[in-house]
Amino acid sequence: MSAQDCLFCKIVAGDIPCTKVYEDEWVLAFDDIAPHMPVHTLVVPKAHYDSIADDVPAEVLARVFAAVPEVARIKGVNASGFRTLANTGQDACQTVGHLHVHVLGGAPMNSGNP
Ligand code: DGP
Repeated sequence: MSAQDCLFCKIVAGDIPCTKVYEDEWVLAFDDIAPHMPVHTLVVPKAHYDSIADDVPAEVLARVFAAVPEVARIKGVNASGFRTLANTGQDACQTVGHLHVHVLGGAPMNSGNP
């Protein structure tokens, strides 16, 4: 997918509104439009990569994952616990073709193992 057609690139650009949770030079985090948990925030790199399998520079991955505990702190779930996951590709049911990490929490969860 090209960045021009990408939903999350449009959110990063401010062309589509979002509920922003955290932002820095590398990353934007915003609440998921269809939350599965009381806390459900997406962390995305500002640059476009289709997924975590898309030859993503290590620094970009580091910046995305460095934002996760910031998001958890802002959303108030760092003490109670939270889950991070990155659906990657068809078999994992990735629906938006821009790398994103889900941060889920705010209530007890079942095992995350398939
Ligand atoms: P995934 O299935 O892992 O590709 O997750 C994509 C997530 O993106 C899904 O939980 C719903 C969310 N989403 C889709 N469209 C929008 C949108 O326009 N705004 C926001 N905030 N989230 C969206």
